[in-house]
Amino acid sequence: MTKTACITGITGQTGSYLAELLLQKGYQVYGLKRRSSSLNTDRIDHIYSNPNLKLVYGDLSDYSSLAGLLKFKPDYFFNLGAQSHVKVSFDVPEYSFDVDATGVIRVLEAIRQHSPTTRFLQASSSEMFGSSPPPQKEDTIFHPRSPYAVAKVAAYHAVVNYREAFDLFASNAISFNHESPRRGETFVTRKITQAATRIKLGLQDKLYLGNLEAKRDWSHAKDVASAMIKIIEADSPDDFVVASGEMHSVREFAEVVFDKLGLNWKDYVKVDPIYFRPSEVDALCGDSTKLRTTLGWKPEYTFSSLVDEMISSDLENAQKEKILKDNVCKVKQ
Ligand code: NAP
Ligand code: F7E
Repeated sequence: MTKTACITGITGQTGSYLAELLLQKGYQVYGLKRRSSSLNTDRIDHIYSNPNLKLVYGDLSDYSSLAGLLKFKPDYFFNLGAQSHVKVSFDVPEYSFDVDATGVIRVLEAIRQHSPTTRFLQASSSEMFGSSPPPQKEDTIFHPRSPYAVAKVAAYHAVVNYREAFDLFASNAISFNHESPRRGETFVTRKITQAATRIKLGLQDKLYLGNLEAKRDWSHAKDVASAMIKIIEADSPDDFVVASGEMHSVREFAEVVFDKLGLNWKDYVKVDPIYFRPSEVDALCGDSTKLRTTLGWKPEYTFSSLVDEMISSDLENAQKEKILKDNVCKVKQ
């Protein structure tokens, strides 16, 4: 029989890769989509016509829409929906908690009440480790440093509690940073690849960044999506770190990107304190031994191939933008 999966956050970066992978495996996929004033389905437009994909309006702040999804009695429920921007969470702390923490309890309750055999996966975050020094793994102490991270810690514990209290198949994928050409433009990696490629083509002069010394463990979002499938398909529910195990600073990321484009980053990158956070997470580097040894996960991408793919995609975007701009100039002449 065809297996069914629900995904919240399907219009987001990682949700779009997850949907692709599940459709390739022959799943019927139900995606929760929030209403927005303009279309925001760019990341899933290429799979939109797949007959096995159905989008349903709803929101993690709205219990009834979540319960409505559970009426499909899906085999799997992947919760990737979130206000996922750490800096923005300082500006909208209450909203971030409502969606990222209470929203998870809403889903778990809906599962408990309407479809207790549905397997649940929570997109937990390395941000939960905060100021605990690297390497971080499943038993590292949480020390959250932002409203986003506080909410993710609450959600993590809710997942463990529903597993223990109600015997739900509920797991946490504790993912470290993951990126791709589909990454939102205000996250640092994409901000850098987009700006550097625009600078290369003369469309931009400077790139303003915040803390260049922060260190992160960057993977490809597609590799993380495949880890999520392995975690939900495991014999028993559990919590797993998903990480590359390699750490680079923001400064290094910028240096590598500009270098691959034949530019010196120092000529273009400026620091603007507006991008500093009230409390920063200095260094994250995950130890994913448990996931690799027990579930056999192995990433396809390296740091270098991730950066190459992001540069090549943004270079193509910049080339299209330049052609458009040049044509407008010709029309005006
Ligand atoms: P993303 O690109 O920001 O996508 C977030 C998704 O959540 C979007 O589809 C968004 O919808 C949806 N969403 C936001 N608020 C919602 C609400 N109130 N109700 C329902 N859906 C809502 O994030 P991502 O990078 O794909 O990350 C996916 C998940 O993994 C998130 O939970 C994030 O916190 C977590 N995570 C990410 C990373 C990472 O490095 N990427 C690492 C660890 C954990 P719209 O398209 O309408 O905005
Ligand atoms: O920042 C520094 C910034 O916003 C990375 C989310 O997916 O991963 C992500 O959270 C680092 C931070 O990601 C700029 O201060 C410097 O130290 O790309 P980011 P994040 O905060 O690590 C975790 C695991 C998640 O769970 C989240 O959902 O880069 N940084 N200059 C900057 N960051 C941004 N955004 N913009 C800058 O100009």
